[in-house]
Amino acid sequence: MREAWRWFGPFDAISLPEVAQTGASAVVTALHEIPYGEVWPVDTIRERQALVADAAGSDLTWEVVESLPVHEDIKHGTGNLDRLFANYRQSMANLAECGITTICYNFMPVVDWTRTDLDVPGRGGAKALGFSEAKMAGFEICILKRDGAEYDYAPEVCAQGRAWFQASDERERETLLQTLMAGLPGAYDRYDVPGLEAVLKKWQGFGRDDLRASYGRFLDEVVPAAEDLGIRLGVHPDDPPRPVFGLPRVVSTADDAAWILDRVDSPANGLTFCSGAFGAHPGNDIVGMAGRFADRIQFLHLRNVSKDPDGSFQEADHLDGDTDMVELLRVVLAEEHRRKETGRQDWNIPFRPDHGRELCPDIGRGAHPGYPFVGRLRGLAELRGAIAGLRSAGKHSGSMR
Ligand code: DNO
Repeated sequence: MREAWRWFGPFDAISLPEVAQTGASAVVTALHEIPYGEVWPVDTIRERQALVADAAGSDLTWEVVESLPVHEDIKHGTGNLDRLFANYRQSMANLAECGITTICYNFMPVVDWTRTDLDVPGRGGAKALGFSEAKMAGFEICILKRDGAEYDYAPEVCAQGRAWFQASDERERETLLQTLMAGLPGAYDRYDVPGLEAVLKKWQGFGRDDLRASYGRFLDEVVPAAEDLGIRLGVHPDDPPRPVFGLPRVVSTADDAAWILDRVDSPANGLTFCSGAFGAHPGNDIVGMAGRFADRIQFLHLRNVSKDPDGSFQEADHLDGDTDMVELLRVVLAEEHRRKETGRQDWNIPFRPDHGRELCPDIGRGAHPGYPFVGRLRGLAELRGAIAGLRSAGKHSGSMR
């Protein structure tokens, strides 16, 4: 398993020498400044590669793209799609020319990952990300006033949402909006409430089958080219794995993953296996899913969540929470072993410690929400220890090398 670290580029509050000090050897990044749908030029990719490689005394390399974004028109199935597909293929070709062959993307319409809280307090004042069904219901019903929102929540959750709204002041409501928008990547403008209403209007009546149709078309258009280029595409699951703002989502469950992988049966069409995003769905057995889809895992995000019965969840420490992380690592190591035995070049699967709590030295540093330095370093160190232990145990039993 290859240790990777997400770095958001020159404007990341965390510097490349710090990334090097974590011990990770691979960098996960993107050209966040390039607008969605435009081609990533070879020169710009090379410049970013050089920046990563030249980081003080390190041997870091840019290994994984996260993300090569899919334009909203592709998800919606309208607009100049031929141009957008051609541009996506060209960006993949340019990345392959520069030797970068693992690409993560998502297929969530309008919003990327969504949380209601960025500072759920933990031990000693550590802060974690969280998702409260009640707050989400309060936002949708009382602030956004989305038609039919109350039918998407259990009656008691609607009541809790309304109670939250009644008790909140302007500042808290504004903080909730900012928090819900915090997951939108760099190149995107944040929406205010009227802006969100306007964009949602465009998607009205657009259902799960429509989104699947758009997704199928995207896969048909880009996977054959990816396969020719030696590119491995890995879709990131929906986060949270359920519809948000009435928008459909189609990468949430094991059935969804099976549909995607069968739709275009190619080694180029795979998963970014995010244990935290898939793990927030009560019906997903993460260790079982990792085993079932092992040969199509291109890249892993490792983190954990603790779920509540109403669908809310909080981000937990990496080895804590609802997923048995050590078992998950065991499955991944076994898959690596199998790949090596069968001569697959991509046996060394990159993973990154995903998210982390904000710990004391992180507070006030201005890192991206969910991406503090020390909190993630703690996660990486724990995962590294667990992997080393499993490897050593496997060596003795002969099941892994
Ligand atoms: C959140 C991330 C996601 C991910 C994209 C991939 O922390 O895991 O924003 O980068 O969904 O396209």
